[in-house]
Amino acid sequence: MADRNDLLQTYTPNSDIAAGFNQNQIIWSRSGNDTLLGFQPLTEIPQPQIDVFIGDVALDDPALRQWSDTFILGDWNKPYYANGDPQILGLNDFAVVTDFNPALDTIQLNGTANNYQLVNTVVGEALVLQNSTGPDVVGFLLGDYSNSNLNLQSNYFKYQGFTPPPGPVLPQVQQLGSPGYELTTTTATDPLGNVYIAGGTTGSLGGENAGSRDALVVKYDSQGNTLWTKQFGTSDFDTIYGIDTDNQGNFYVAGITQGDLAGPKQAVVSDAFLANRTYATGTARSQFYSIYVLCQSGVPRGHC
Ligand SMILES: [Ca+2]
Ligand SMILES: [Ca+2]
Ligand SMILES: [Ca+2]
Repeated sequence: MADRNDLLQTYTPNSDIAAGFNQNQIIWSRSGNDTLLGFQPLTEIPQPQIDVFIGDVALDDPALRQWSDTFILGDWNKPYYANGDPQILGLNDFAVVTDFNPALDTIQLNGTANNYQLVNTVVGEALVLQNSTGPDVVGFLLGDYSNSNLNLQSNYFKYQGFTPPPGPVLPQVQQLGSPGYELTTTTATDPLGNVYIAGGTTGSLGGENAGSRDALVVKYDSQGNTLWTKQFGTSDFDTIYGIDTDNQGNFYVAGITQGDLAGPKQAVVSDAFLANRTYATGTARSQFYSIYVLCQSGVPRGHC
């Protein structure tokens, strides 16, 4: 099981890709139209894996607005939370969606509607996959849906089928990936028109993977040609969440590491890193989600 300090993973009040850092987390994406995703769903990891998704509940949003969140419970390649023991209906792995709103939210699933059943339980609707080994619970939608008549054919369930989506339609669009798990979280341009994307990978795209997820940066020129791919990290979790450039064509990244990236890890769960330094603002966890470069003290880069 995760360390107690690992249990709650919070994101920002804006729209986020809210992806778990470890299995068995509560992933709380707060306000904004968020995409919620458990920890490395394409990687076989020890059971149990029970991830709890909170899409909207936001203490910093007095209006208590409801946003359109997407809960990822599968892709074209495989259903998530379906490595279960058939003796217990696959209850050793499942997601708990605490605040699914069929009027606004979407649940993404592998396969088609015919592969699933909704089963009413005392806590809400169980989403059950008809797996080759028998029924396997992939998720619980907490709450009372008796008035909304949840229907597997409705468009709030978004099915990905079983085959890869077609490649990019536009020749200028490039696809990047490895057999592992890639997450691109941020982009930037520089004054020469080069484009940077950054995030993390469990594969080996810009060097050999150091373990778990590594930080990833790819630079393209203004024509879309790949100039380089850089990958760095520790044996633990490392991911970039923010990238920005300056007027000299340098780039700067910020993110999160759970290893000894630029020195011994200081916090219990994670340190924030900025360029080649790490920071810990508390004993439990530190996280940087964005970066903004000033051209001089207090002057935004676009106003130099
Ligand atoms: Ca949200
Ligand atoms: Ca399961
Ligand atoms: Ca790593």
